[in-house]
Amino acid sequence: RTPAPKRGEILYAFGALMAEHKERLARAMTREMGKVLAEARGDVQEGIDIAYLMAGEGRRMAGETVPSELPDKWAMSIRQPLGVAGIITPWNFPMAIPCWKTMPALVTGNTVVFKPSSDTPHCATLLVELMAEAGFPPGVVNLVTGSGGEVGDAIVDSPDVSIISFTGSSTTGREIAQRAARRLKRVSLELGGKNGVVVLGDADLDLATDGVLWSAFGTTGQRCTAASRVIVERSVVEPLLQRLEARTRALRLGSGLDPAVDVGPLINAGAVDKVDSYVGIGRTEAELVLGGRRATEGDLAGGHFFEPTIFAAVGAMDRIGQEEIFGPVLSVIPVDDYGSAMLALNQTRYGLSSSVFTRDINKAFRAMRDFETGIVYVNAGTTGAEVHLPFGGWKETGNGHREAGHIALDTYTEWKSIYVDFSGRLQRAQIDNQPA
Ligand code: UN1
Repeated sequence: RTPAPKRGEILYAFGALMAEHKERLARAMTREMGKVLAEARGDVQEGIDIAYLMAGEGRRMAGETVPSELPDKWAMSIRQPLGVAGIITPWNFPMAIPCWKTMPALVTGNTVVFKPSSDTPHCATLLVELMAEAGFPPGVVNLVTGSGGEVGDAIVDSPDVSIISFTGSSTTGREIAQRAARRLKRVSLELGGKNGVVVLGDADLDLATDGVLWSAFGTTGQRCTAASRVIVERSVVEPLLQRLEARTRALRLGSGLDPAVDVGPLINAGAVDKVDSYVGIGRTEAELVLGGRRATEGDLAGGHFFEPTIFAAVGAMDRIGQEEIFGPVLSVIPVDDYGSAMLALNQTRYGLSSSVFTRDINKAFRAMRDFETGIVYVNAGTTGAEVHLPFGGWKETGNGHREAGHIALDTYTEWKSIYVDFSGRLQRAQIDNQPA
């Protein structure tokens, strides 16, 4: 019953607390999951941004007021909360993603049961402490740490939880959707990707190199939006590869707390094994240009470090061109022209993010129309989504829901249509106002 604008004020207070503690939160994040400090600050900032955006929704959250087809009758629709939202989040954006989910859930009047990844319980704890300090009443935000099998399944199976929002692997997402279907629960899924950058022959190659490097090796390739494919018109494959190779060699691998480091560790030993096994597959399918090894020298020995890796002459349907690796491995796929670039880009089961580098305005607009992804960038890499636009993917990246933007409210609310008859008599829609 708390008025939505009042709920919004608590979100605002939470955003302000995050801003006040930004540096402490960012350092804790880098220590817990490894992303470099500049990116950890960005992760915290994205949480602040969504808190402020959703705080404002407390005063909007608009429904519709429309005319009735009958005289002396009023018609309108309003949003109402679903009840308890079950929120299951990954380790790669351990603050931003929980905020993407909890902020719209809370401003619309739901309570939340939040299960963070088993790899990042500390980040989740810090967030929830600030939520308590911001003034969410006791019982509104509930943190439960533990494994998917123990805690996640219990949340998904609970008859008291009305909506599940999950970001993570396609395998887990599919299992959650199946379990939740038994109770006809709403499920919002944000799953795998195989995002591609298209570099056309007329592109600014230095700019394209910047965009590809940042998208492929930023966050050690562990973003849902990371680019793992670069689809290049044959005429510029060589000059682009030369630039990519030189710049990648200069990237420094190491602790995310060291400001000179560009690429931090992978999340855990399992991730290193997975990347390593895909590199093995890549060696049989394509040409290894550089990288391809676990880093074992000096301080890096014993950590989960893997060299930024580039494969050339990859076929669009090769396994390394198709399967999500979630690490610092980039596949360069040569193509003949815009048409074959577009086909290669779309030849995947996923559809989160894509980008095109070109100076040809007509080709840029064709790409904006043709690319089958929820996010398309022109002359920028595949990462960097802002919180006030819908975020989510086509095809097997998701199940049609979107996060962020005002559309995120749809995930956490039910619609109620209300008719008020002030004629004082029975009026039958579709009948009394039509010829017999
Ligand atoms: C993710 O990897 O799940 O667009 C989120 C980006 C970030 C969010 C990524 N703003 O890369």
